[in-house]
Amino acid sequence: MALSRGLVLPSPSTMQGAAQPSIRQLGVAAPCRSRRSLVCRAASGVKEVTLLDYGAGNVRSIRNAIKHCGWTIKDVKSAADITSADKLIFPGVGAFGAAMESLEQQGYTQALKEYIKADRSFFGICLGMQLLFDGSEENGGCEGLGLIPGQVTHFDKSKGLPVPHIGWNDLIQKHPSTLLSTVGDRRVYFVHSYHATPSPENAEWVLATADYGGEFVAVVQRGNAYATQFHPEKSGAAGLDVLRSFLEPEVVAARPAPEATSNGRPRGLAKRVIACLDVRANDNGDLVVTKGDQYDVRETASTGEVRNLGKPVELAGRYFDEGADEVTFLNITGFRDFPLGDLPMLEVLRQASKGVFVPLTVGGGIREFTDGSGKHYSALQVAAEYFRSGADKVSIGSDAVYAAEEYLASGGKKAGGTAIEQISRVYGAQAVVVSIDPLRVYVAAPEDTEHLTVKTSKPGPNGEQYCWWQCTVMGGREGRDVDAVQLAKAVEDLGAGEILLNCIDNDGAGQGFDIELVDAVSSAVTIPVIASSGAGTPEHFSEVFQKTKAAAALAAGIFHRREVPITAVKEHLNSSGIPARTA
Ligand code: 1PR
Repeated sequence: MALSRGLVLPSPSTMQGAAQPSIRQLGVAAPCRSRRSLVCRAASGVKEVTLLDYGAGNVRSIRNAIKHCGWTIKDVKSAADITSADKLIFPGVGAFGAAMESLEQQGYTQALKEYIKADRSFFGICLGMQLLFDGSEENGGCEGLGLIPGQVTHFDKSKGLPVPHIGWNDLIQKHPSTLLSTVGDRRVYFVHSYHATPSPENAEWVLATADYGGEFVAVVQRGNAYATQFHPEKSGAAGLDVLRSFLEPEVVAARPAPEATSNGRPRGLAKRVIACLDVRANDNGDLVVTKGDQYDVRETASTGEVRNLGKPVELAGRYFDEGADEVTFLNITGFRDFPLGDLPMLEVLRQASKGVFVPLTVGGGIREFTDGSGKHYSALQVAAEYFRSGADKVSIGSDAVYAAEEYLASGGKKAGGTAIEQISRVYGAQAVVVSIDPLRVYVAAPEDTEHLTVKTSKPGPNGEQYCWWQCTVMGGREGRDVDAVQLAKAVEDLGAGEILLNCIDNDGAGQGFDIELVDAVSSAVTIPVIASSGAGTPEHFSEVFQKTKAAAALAAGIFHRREVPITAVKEHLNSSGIPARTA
């Protein structure tokens, strides 16, 4: 049953620069500028911020956001660069333990502590906030920088909310501040499994909290040190405003506070609306956004050409402007084209991430690979290249099915070598999406299959009352003996942080999501599930959120063809009492 996952293809010339999976070692000696020269640069109008990038995850997004705000970046290459920084941004990504280890190895820990204690201008992001606390229970317990009292702990899964906490949530501002003065009541984007809790001991630091089964610390500040659990670089216009407030507080302080735009709307974590771009080369070799009906992307009319619905970067920009909460790119022929040989797709990400400040997911071809010369590339190396190019999450399709088959065959043993495990270990579960491409299989009675069936409200062609959903690989070309619920549970255990649940039967039909499928999968796992395939109207979105535990819903065709604007979906959700981000 097992297929070879080490596909052998000719060696692409582009592989020279293939990514290294380990945390990048910095510390290369570089000429150190004195504080005086920095002050002179600032006074002369050069807007430069120092970035502490210890080499894990997608730091391209924060770089793009800083540049978008009109600032240039100086990278930390030695502890002296921290000491001499005028403004320091510390975007933390990856796991707590690995980050502390990396800071320690590179000799940055002391310099960072002294910098913050001296009340210099500092902005930590996500893990860059958590590391300021005494410690974290992540990685079996680790010490932090010890600047803020309290421990970082895992979200409590027993509360029934999906973990990781992914998406756009409201801030509960504890007191007025320049940093948040321009946010108003707009939501910001979070993605994390661990959180710090407000307490009397850290009250002087807590500027804002957010609620997810209880209040957690969302923003801290003391003097000139700020840090956010959310990602300003992924929080759309609101996030860019936060970043500007840090970079240029004097300009922001002079502005009037924005008016509340969404009084009376449902509050809390918004249900996400995601725009999906299926990307492949057409017959002329141009990379296009295409869209299939039940995964068939060729025109049925005489030409038989690959449907062309636009250019990937342009379309992603349009969806950002129109209010998509995330944008997903699926390289739908990735199972046969090795992605590190597919420079156009990497370039799409690089270009899109320059102007799209919401999370970007990329899928297609995330797997290990051996080229014609025998050189082996791990799935982690492939993913690393995507992260470096601007992806926040990678989506694994076929390879996840093979991994789940091995896991199930071994009685639930985790060998540690699957793509899901490797990428999750280094980049965190929230960076690993598993994309499922299931097909509905009808049976007359549950005993007719070993798979878990549901009684369906849509009987089969011969009146069958039961069905299950068979997972497929290679874009639906081959069915496997594993069902969607089995797969979702297996990949959750292996370390996936989210499920993208497609449905080949409903894809492109515009008749609504397969509610029974989404219900079965979203009830079986504790990670967020994205419902996909079949959206035709705004009501289809409210239906899937009201009838299932889906955390997000994804659509393609109706957005590409401008049949339903994203804003119409969001307005409909809010008016139905379902929280959606509208600004
Ligand atoms: O197996 O790891 O290389 O990943 C391949 C990826 O490409 C998988 O995520 C798989 O879902 C996707 N894929 C492969 N073939 C196709 C195809 O369409 N021929 N597209 C394909 C999947 C489905 C959705 C679509 C929704 C919404 N596309 O993502 O966007 O169904 O569409 P709708 O709103 O128009 O109904 P690997």
